[in-house]
Amino acid sequence: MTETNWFWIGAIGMLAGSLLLFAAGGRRTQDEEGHSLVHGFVPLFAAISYFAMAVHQGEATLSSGRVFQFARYLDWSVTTPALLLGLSMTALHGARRRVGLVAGLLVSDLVMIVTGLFFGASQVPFIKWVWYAASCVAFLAVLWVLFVPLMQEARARDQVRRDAYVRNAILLTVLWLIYPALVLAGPDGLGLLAPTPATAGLTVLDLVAKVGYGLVALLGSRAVTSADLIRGEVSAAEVVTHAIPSGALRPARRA
Ligand code: RET
Repeated sequence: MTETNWFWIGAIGMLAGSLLLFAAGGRRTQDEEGHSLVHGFVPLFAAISYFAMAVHQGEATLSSGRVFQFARYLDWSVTTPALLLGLSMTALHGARRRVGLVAGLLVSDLVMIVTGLFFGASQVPFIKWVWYAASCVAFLAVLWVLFVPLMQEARARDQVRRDAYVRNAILLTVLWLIYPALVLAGPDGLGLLAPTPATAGLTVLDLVAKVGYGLVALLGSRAVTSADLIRGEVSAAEVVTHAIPSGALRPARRA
């Protein structure tokens, strides 16, 4: 199979995955609706990037002759913060608590991807490895937030939510750790892997990390939502009225 074939597999697989996740996600509460939208949009952005790479728009040929697929990094700059936002919402019971901490998590993740982009575009070895190291430091900051403050938050919640957070955080970490190793072995790094096997590996990994992980996260969100509704902590009407508490008067019309 050629590298372009793999890009088409990525584009079609991500589009199908996005439709599946949009259809599978629940809408019973604002929290559940938030998770459904996050996990539906993640593969949609990836489909855009894979399509761009399949038609050779998402790449640049460097002066060394190496073809650099920058579209991957554009995809990751949107999809990795979105995935982390979903995970934070699980730990925090909604998106509106500890806003500073969540912003710090998403910005550290963006630092990881932007420094990773410059790593991939580098042609001078010393500069390239400085970028790689910077990206790894930012990745460590992301992992620290997931396993220290957000883990503490998740532990303070009910059993269902805590279990969902721990399972998702571990699964996400295991999958994400493969990225720097695969990129390091591929043409953007040490060049141990030829472009086609590197693209094949990244395409399969991306499908698992976005669609596979998305399905697991949506199942967790479904269990958490059912538990919330049974406890009566969140009313189903909240999502219908969108922040207008049931029974509240509509804002008066100005004359
Ligand atoms: C890079 C550059 C080298 C150092 C590190 C990296 C980390 C990349 C990661 C990417 C995750 C992407 C995901 C996409 C799916 O939606 C950028 C390869 C640390 C962790 C999960």
